[in-house]
Amino acid sequence: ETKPVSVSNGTLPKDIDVALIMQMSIGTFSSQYINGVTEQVESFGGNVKVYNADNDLSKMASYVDTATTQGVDVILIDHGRADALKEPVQRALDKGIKVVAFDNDLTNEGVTVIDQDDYSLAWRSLKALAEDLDGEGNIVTIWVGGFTPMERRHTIYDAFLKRYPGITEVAKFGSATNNTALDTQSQMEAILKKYPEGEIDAVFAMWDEFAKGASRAIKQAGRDEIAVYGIDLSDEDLQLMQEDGSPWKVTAATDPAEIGRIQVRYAYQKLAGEETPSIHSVDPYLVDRDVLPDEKVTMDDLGQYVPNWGASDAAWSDWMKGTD
Ligand code: SR1
Repeated sequence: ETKPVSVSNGTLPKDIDVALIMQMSIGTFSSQYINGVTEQVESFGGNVKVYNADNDLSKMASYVDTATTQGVDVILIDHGRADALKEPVQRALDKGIKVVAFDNDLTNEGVTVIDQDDYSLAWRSLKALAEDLDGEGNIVTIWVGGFTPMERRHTIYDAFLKRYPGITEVAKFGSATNNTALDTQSQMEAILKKYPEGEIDAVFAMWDEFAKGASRAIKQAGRDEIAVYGIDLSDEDLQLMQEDGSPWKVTAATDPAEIGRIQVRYAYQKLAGEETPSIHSVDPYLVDRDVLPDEKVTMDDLGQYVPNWGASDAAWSDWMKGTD
């Protein structure tokens, strides 16, 4: 158990300490992402401690300093923004701690920042929506500002409204709360009352927690003329998409567990002294409910129905595969 890990240039101790510092941990994307991080660290023999800043950026910054003071080997950052984090992250780097971030705008030299190619995520889902509406219709958009991935998705949303002038936004709302899906459901119920049948054709939900809430409200109201186009996917989301009469038609997504695993592999490559990039965008895929079978599927089965879906070959070193 205490045997060191052999890497390309020597060995790494097995008991690597990893701090995973999250802006928030809301919903199934976050839980599947944490599973991916934990599983990959444990496969190398290390330990993970998760810090959840409950959407408080100054708390998040002080967690980075806490982990630095404790002398962890690796800090993984999930969400957050450079204006709050760049200084504590620099203090960590100056102490020799390896830092890999996901979904933020950090640019400190030495940090690898991963994202899901949010432009592509948004465009894939929106393009499917535009084609299904044949370029004309009324939509409700669910979005929240202040998060790097959301701001990027919104850049594409602005372009989409220009590209398809026949598509009109009739309402827009959204907030990140501890009960995002439930709160979205209540807000969507109010929107459905305000816009009776025939006045909404589709919902564009830029987070799966939003898509879940909107889909439940639409289904309960029996408004089967409205389709939901989402972003993200988890096992729970797949179940919802596969329910009979589900309004959730399409989603654009990566596998959140794989995002966590890639982030860990980059950190271990840094520990092993290997070269790592400053940025890495994971390619998303479009998942249309129509390609799913009648029986229930999980994220692990999806590769059978969505071409190229599955574990990525990003950030693998030979020693990680045991072939070095
Ligand atoms: C509030 S930000 C939520 C997003 O973070 C991750 O990027 C997921 O894709 C989710 O949509």
